[in-house]
Amino acid sequence: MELDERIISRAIIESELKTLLSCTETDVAIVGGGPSGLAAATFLGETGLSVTLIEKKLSVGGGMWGGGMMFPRIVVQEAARRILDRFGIRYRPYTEGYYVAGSVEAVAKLTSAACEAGVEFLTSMTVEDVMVRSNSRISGLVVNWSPVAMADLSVDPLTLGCRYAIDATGHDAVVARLVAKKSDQVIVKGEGFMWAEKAESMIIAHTREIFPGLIVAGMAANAVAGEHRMGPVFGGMLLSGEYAASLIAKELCGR
Ligand code: 48F
Repeated sequence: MELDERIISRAIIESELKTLLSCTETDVAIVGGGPSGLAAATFLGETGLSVTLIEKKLSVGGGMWGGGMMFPRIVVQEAARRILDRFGIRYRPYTEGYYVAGSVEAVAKLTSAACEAGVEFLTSMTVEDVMVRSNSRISGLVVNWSPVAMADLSVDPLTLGCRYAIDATGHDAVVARLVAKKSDQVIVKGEGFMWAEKAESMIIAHTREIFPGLIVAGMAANAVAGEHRMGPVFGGMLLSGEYAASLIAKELCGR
C-alpha cells in the first residue's frame, strides 16, 4: 500500500473536527491540565459525564513536569498516598509520611487515566473569557488558539458550552480573575507566602463553587482564597481535583 498524504490529512482534520464539534456542548469543561485538572478530569470522566480539558500549552502536566526546581521528582504526603495508588504511580517512602515519585511517571499516568476515562483534550487552546447569561451562571467558555495571543493576532474567539467549569489554571487563577473583572461576586485575593503545611491543609476548604457553575481547584483555589503556597508537594493538588470532581458529580449525577 502506498501512503497518501491527502488521506493522512483528511483523517486528522475530519477526526479532530468531530471532536471539536462534540466539545461545543460538554458537561464539564476543565481549564488547565496540571495535576488538579487531570485528577478532576479522570474522576468526572469515570462517572460517564462528558469532560473536555482545555490546556493552553502543547502538552498537559502543568507544574508537575518540573518537580522541584527542575529536579523531576514530586513529594506526596500520607493523606494523598491513596491517590498515587489509585493511578498506579510508583513511589518510594522517604521518611515517615513523605513519599517521592517521578514527575514524568506521575504526569504520564494521570494523563493516561484521563484518556481511559474518555476525557477530550483541547491543547494549544487558551480560555480568554466566560459566557454568563441572564441566569447569572457560567454557561460556557470563550476560547482561542494559544498562538493567536502569542503572535498578537486580531482574531475573534469561539465558544464552548458547558454545564460546569473548573478553574484549574494554577497560581494565576485565570478563570476566577476573568469572572472577578466583570462580577463583584468573585474576589481573587492572590496567593500568600510559602507555607506548605497551611497551604496543603486548607486546600479542600478552598476548593469550592465561587460563582454559579464555576469551581476552583488546585493552586487556583488557594490563590482565590489568599491562602499560602506550598511548593513541590503535590498531594493537595490531587486531593483538590478529586474533591472538585465530587462536587460536580453530586450535582449532575446525584452521587
Ligand atoms: O500550574 P498547574 O500545574 O496547576 P495545579 O493543578 O498544580 C499546581 C502545581 O503544579 C504546583 C504547586 C503545587 O504543588 O504549587 O505549581 O493547580 O497547571 C495549570 C495549567 O493551566 C494551564 C497552564 O498552562 C497549566 O498547564 N493554563 C493556564 N491558563 C490557562 C491554561 C488558560 N487561560 N487556558 C487554558 N489553560
